[in-house]
Amino acid sequence: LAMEQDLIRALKAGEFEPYFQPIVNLADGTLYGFETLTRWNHPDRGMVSPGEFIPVAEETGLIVELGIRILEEACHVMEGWRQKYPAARDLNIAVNISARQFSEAALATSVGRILDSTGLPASCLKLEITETVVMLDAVKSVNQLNMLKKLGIMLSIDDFGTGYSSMSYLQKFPTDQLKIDLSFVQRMETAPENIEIVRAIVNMAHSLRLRVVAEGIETERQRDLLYSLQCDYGQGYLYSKPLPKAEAEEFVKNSE
Ligand code: G
Ligand code: G
Ligand code: MN
Ligand code: NA
Repeated sequence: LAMEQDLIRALKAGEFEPYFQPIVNLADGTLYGFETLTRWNHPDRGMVSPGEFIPVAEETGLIVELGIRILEEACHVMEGWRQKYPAARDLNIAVNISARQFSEAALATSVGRILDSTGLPASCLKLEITETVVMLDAVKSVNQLNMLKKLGIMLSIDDFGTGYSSMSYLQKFPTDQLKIDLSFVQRMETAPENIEIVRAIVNMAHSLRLRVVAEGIETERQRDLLYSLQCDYGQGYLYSKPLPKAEAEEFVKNSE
């Protein structure tokens, strides 16, 4: 695979760069944290989207090393902001964990080591795992999630509503948050049955004591609807696109 060789080269050359997309409290728009979204700054191709390289990194197993590097960098950046800005002390940083990473027995050990080496408090880190991945082998997932939860980090189920969920497992998973898939958010205005789907997800989540993040918010109307449905947090172009570190830092600074 040509891209595999290129990924190996890029890892050595340090061409992967974390971008950070703000996540806000829906009630007042104040900053709650960021989601880390990786970009590949390719010398010939420019910025390559993760939609292109994450699947190849998954297939080849390179995602394990890449994932560790991203996690390390994201924790390091957030701890730097926490040291520099008093207002950043309550923020958290979310990092996506792929299927392959989630299936690694050593995942919790690696995460613990990264928290130690960067000094980031565990409570400031959130891992996002998609609904499809956690439900693939729900019995095994309970164990893996429990090991991660023991570190004191937050866990979030990403792209919620697009996979098949078992309600009994949702209750057994030691998760903190659900992230409503952007497809529901974006269809609320044109196909109102999506409002009812979002309402059902939020109510179910709250009754399981989970917080809810809505992603892909692009309009004021979507924001207002989500707030009226008691969704807790929001993320999307209405607030900001994913930003390089320096621009995300401005967001942190301005939140003071
Ligand atoms: O960033 P973008 O907006 O293009 O993201 C596209 C997809 O790639 C999303 O599904 C996102 O979860 C995934 N993605 C982005 N960054 C990472 C990463 O660092 N690790 C993993 N596993 N997936 C990522
Ligand atoms: O990890 P996840 O699959 O949820 O990744 C979020 C994806 O959604 C990323 O590809 C990110 O760039 C994208 N995204 C974030 N905000 C918006 C938005 O407001 N609209 C759309 N269409 N995509 C968004
Ligand atoms: Mn995500
Ligand atoms: Na998502």
